[in-house]
Amino acid sequence: MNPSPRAGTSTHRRLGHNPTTTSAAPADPSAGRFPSAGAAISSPDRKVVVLESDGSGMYNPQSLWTYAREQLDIVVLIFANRKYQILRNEMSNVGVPDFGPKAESLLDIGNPAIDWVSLSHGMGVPATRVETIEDLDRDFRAGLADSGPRLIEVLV
Ligand SMILES: Cc1ncc(C[n+]2csc(CCOP(=O)(O)OP(=O)(O)O)c2C)c(N)n1
Ligand SMILES: [Mg+2]
Repeated sequence: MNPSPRAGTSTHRRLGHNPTTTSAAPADPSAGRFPSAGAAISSPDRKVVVLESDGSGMYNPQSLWTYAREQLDIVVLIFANRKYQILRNEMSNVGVPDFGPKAESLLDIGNPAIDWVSLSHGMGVPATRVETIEDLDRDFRAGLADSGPRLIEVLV
């Protein structure tokens, strides 16, 4: 994924929208949500869509409060696998396919599971959790149709 804000993707264009899309690459966990606030402020006539992973998202939870305070037109999708999966992959890449319980627990962020819906509500941003493609489709379309901030926790 590209850490810099990007203009709308073909998926969004198929939906008939012209949003600004940002994503937070694991190489830079702060790259997604703060630039998104700037994008939304500078382009108030455009929807901003943020694609973010859960570990990365924990570097900047307070940005949700800014979204609510400024009523920014942003939909955040948090892809929650409850792991630092890229770091697990890197262990394999350096020749350590099996690792012990201590290393395993360092790469696990599911204990306790982060409740993104509660966290988002606590910051003033409406939120839902989805576990199926159908529910994701429904809530994402609703987020695009509404204005203002919204978060969707996508369990993967
Ligand atoms: C500021 C900073 N701190 C720590 C790291 C190390 N780091 C790289 S990837 C990663 C976690 C990625 O996990 P997640 O965002 O959940 O993505 P996943 O691989 O699970 O999709 C971390 C902590 C980093 N790149 N930058
Ligand atoms: Mg993760």
